[in-house]
Amino acid sequence: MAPTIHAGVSRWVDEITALCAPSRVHWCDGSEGEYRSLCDRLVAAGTFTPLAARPRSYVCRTHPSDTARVEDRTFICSLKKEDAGPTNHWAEPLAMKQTLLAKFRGSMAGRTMYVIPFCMGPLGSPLSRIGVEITDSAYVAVSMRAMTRMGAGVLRQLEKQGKPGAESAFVPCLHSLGAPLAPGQLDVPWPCAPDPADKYIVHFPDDPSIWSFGSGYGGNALLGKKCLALRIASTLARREGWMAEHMLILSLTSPAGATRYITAAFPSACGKTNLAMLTPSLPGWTVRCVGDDIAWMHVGPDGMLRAVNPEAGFFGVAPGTSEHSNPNAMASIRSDTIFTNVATTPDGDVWWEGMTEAPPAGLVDWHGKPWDPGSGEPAAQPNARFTVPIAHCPVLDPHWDDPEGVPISAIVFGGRRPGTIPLVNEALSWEHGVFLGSTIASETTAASTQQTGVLRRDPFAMFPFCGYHMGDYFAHWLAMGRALGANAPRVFCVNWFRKDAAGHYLWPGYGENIRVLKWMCERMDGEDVAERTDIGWLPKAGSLDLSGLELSETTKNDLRAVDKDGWRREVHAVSDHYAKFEPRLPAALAGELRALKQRLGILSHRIGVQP
Ligand code: SAT
Ligand code: MN
Repeated sequence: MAPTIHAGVSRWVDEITALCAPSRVHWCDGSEGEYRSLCDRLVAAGTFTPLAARPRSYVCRTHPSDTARVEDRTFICSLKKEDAGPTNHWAEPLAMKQTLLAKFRGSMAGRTMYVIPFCMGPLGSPLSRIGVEITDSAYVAVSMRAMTRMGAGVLRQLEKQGKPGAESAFVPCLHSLGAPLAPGQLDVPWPCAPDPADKYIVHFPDDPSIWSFGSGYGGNALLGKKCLALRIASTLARREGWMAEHMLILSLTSPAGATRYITAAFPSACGKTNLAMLTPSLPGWTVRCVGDDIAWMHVGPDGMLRAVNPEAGFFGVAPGTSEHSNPNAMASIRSDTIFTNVATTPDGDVWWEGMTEAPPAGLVDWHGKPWDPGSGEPAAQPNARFTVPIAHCPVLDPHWDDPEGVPISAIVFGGRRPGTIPLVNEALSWEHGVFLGSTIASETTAASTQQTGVLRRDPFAMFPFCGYHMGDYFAHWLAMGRALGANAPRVFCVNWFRKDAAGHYLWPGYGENIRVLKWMCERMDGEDVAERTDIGWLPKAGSLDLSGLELSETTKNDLRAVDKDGWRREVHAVSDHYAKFEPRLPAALAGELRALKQRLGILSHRIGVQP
């Protein structure tokens, strides 16, 4: 019998049980004992291998077809095609549901169906949303326990929230690996639907509901994360006047003891987790972490933009994470961590590229085979991940779980740009900030199954995650600025990834990024540290604290230079980018582009020609 008196949930679970025909149904209570026994079950199934070197930690290796988000197979099924916009794949909702019903029919045969009540955001906060994920993957069940507030307490909250006579709403999130077992058929360690065309990550924003089929990988299968907290939440946020963003949230405390909260949007695998828990190289400064991936932001009763982290765990990129790049992440994953697609050492530990300079001997690679260092193949999959509850972070901000959210003073945008974009730039106004956010470009990374290293426009780092027409999303950002008025956060743009002609990074990054955050604080304190340029407010010569850093004069100048030729190319690229959002591109943004061209002197030799 269903352990809930919420008729909507038990009815939906009955429907899905009849559709997917699992052998058993397990309602997750979220307890420690349940977590342990599910992990044991995953070990018995060969999915998990316990790690001798890390308490209560496991390594798991996915099917080679199932290592990242599948943007090609991700759909936004709004009622009208034009509402999905140019950045999303659209399918007609009823036709898609017919397709999916056929896929899901009998898809859980031979498997256990897990019912996972979860809450995105602090339980009981008016800013939070409750979802129920149904899945036939125990990996998903244990990962959801690490990543969200999950279990019986969420069902109780849902039962309590309903208005008298009405059921409270939850977002139904249906997931199946798409690998039914015939009677007697042996299971494999990582069941999924290996054919990419068989994977479907589908959002119905008008329900709202989520249906995901064929993949067990994080971003495709942990439906609270990208699917609910970004794609669906972005549509709710627009309707209800708040923001669901692909942003870390951190607190920054100065040597004088003043604390500010900052959010930052970077595309996947561009260092959000590193920045969110940075170890400052400058004495006296402290960074604490509220979240590393997603921010939900509302205008609070005090008129400030207030942010909550809807998640309760980290699903971080392992490669590149080290004692140098992110000691706090390394400390977070000493125990109670699920590692996916990393390499393993003979003494039962994990390893990935960048963890240490030299790889240890005797590695087993992410395929489970002895690794040949001369093979040219990485030992860890480039999108290998760690999954761990946020409570393990040694620099967790004391307000991370505050139901009111934390007040945001600054918003930072960034991406991987080898050229043109300076180390730091402050927007001239909120509208100019929206312009900067809407034009972010970044080299693609292994977080998605597509070619890596190609520059693509990724507005607000939301290209893969905005659940509606991006032109309308830009307009929503402009509207939020109007709602916030004088309380609107300051907007900055950063680029840790600028390279010199020889291809070397100009900026040391990681803990040294505190120098840029310090400059932002000085700006907010009204200090005279910036000069107005054609592209925004850049650090005045000598105003960035570079003490103790060995940078050449050329590098120092390059970091804050306005590369005029680069910017000329950039404005043309932005014009092409903006053309894609017509006729829904807000006039204010076309105006920002025109103003930038004017400042750069681009209109002058094109007299009479419309920009
Ligand atoms: O795989 S996830 O989508 O969860 C992580 C990311 O790409 O940002
Ligand atoms: Mn992300």
